[in-house]
Amino acid sequence: KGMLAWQRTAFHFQPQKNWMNDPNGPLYYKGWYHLFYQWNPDAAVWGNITWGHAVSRDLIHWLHLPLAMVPDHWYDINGVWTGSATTLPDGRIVMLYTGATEEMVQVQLLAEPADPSDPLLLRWAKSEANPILVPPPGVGLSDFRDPTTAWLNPTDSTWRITIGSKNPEHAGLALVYKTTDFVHYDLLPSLLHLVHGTGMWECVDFYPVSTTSRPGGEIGLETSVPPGPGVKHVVKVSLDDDRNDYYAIGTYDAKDDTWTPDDAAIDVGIGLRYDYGRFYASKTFYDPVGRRRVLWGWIVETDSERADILKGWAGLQSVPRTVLMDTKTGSNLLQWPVVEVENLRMRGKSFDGLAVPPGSVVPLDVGKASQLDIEAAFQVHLDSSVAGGAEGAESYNCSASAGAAGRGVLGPFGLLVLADEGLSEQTAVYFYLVKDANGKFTTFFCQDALRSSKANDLDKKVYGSLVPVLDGENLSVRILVDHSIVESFAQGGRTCITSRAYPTKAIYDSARVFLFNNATNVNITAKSLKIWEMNSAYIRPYPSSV
Ligand code: DQQ
Repeated sequence: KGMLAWQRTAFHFQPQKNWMNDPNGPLYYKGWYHLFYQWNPDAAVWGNITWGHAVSRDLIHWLHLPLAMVPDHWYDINGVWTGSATTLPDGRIVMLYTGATEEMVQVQLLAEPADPSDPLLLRWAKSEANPILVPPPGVGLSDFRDPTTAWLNPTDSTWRITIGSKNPEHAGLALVYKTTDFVHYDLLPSLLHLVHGTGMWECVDFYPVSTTSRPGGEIGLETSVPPGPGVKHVVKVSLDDDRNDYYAIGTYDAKDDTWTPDDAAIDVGIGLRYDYGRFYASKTFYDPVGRRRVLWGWIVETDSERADILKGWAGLQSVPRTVLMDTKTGSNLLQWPVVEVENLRMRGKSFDGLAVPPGSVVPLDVGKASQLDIEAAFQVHLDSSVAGGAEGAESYNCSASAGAAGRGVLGPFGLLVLADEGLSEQTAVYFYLVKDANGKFTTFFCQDALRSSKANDLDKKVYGSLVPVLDGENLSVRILVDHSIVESFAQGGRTCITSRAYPTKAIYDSARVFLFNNATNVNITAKSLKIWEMNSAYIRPYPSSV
């Protein structure tokens, strides 16, 4: 095993070496899931961007394939940047992506499978018509990138795509183009949307969600499902300014190709985030087999560039997540690891009804704890708590707090993962309740990476935000632990947090997991707690003899 080999993950997608960033053009074709990604073939830092390519039968086990596209034309010689796939009704695949030209101008490009009969889609043909779009008048030459999956506008049955940009006043915005053949495009007069002060919108995503639960479970919607009763549309943007992915739920008006958020106070770019940790440049696709919408996101490193060069790689993809509207709250999405992740579960242990009194740390004997899937539901005995001073909800902020080490009346409590025996290293995943003057509770969900490693060349933070909790619900969390990543989903995926950890002691067999309650005045019961050791996924190299 090489330098820092224990930081490599076992069931998160990553290339064998070097730098990876955005997921690109995910799609399903002839029995295979395809994932493309921004990849530097030469180093563990960003540059020389190509499209890496891998295929899977189940979104978990992967076979690496040769590069799908490399910079080899004047229009993409400075990088084959991010793009999206569209599956046409006749099964044809259209790939739209951004190229950085020899002059560093951002242009949009078209590629199609060179051999549509090949389920692995090994070879890609860049269109003779490239570039199919250049920055329109008034748009900055380097503010025009990342075309979306196309959708059919129901009013005239022609295709639309949207592309992120910003205006000179620093408003983020999404341009809309109309096309019938993916070669010729018309820029439409209205923007899909614009939000002041948000800056460049990278990697815009736009898709419908169902607002109703259906018998047999909720399902995802194909990208061209038109607006109408029971359908809302999500806009997601990746803000270059703060490197986070923001979304909002709203209504798509197909008449003029505009979108309006349900609640302007939480408009896209200023409201909800997919993930409150490190998660960027994400993209969804519709999986026709699972009838679900699946989300991939780039998980950024929080170690130094020097460390990345030493370890020889940088960047992970999140576990693929299904995305649904939360029909219970009606105001947020739910993200959850695709069900196939559960096939990696091996030995499971249950610890039901464990009491976690104030000030305690409870070790959980699970054997190896560097690859885990954890599901926990907590009962908070509010009757046991002394009323405590009435703290307003304003009085807690995960990022500004002392994290798991801080002590409040009703929090923090939760789990410590990637911890060593002596707790000198730990990532805390926790809840923190605040009671306001009217006796109403607000729940925060946080992840504390401040003590995630003894190493000090790291960006260590407490991440988190509010999580909606409805009457009668327990507090619940799902946590995926995978060597150097902790991916957490609270209340069925209403609020998600992904953080990186680079433990020096809590590695391989030395990693442990604990329950903790650092609240001063509330008893917690882990009502149900299941912990599975996770198998490693097969993520195999492309056979060099082929
Ligand atoms: N990464 C790509 C761009 C995109 C950015 C370049 C987002 O297309 O805007 O690697 O991380």
